Amino acid sequence: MIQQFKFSETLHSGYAQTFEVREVLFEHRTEHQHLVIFDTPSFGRVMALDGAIQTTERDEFIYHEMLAHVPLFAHGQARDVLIVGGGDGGMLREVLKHPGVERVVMVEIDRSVIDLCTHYFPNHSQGAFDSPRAEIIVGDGVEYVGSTDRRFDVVLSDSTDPAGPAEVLFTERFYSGVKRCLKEGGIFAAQNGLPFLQADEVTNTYKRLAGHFQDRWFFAAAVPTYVGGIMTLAWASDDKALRQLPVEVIAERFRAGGLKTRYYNPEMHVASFALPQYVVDSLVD
Ligand code: AG3
Repeated sequence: MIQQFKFSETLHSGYAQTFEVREVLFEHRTEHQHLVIFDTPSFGRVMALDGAIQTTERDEFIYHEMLAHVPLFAHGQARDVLIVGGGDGGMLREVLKHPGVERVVMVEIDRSVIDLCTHYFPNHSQGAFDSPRAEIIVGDGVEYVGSTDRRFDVVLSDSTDPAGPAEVLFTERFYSGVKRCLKEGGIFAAQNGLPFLQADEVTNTYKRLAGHFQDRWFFAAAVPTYVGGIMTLAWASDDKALRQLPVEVIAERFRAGGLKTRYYNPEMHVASFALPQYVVDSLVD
């Protein structure tokens, strides 16, 4: 909802964050969703889709670093990476920081998100869409994972919430497609909402991953504009040890990669798999 100089998120019922708005730069109903981009004094430029904050200039690094680097450093030798969603380019930027990654396929359903973010959020992609290592496909992520011949070391789902176009990215059909196009030893990680306010998401994802992966868990990141406590990021693989690597192993990989980060570090990596008890209690089959 946009009032004259304020934007209030409409994602949660009865509870919302509100931004003072300096200027609305773009508002449009795309083929898939309602999109608005505005400038704020508190978080810089902000994009909301269907009333939910997706990204801000000021705190985007937290989400993008964690969703990219935790699975990539846990894997240790990822060469082929798939991003589903990710139209703002922040995830692609972080994945490409890994020198060992040879190819990143990004499948985004809404071309206008890519185009608008390239223009309005150039610091998200920082040229990543033009990288020779990146292949951008405008299409349906569920269909892609269900039909591609490509195989990936890491699959990342950088989606909106499970209502609207991204609902399918929280279904068993999607998870079975992800499993199908992961190489042996592969890792899947995905945006999975705020467990305090969206408790069903953790429970549902945990159940729906069950038939497809030996190991399911979540890791956490505190992103100020995803309000409501920690965000959980879903984690799935066939090898539990991948989320229990000692900090020394992660630190060695991090050092060798030579990445500059602002939230992620090896200690945060290891700690992110520790979950509050109310989240652990919601992991039931
Ligand atoms: N994708 C995750 C947005 C989640 C917002 N939802 C919420 N607060 N529950 C963001 C896209 C960034 N590349």
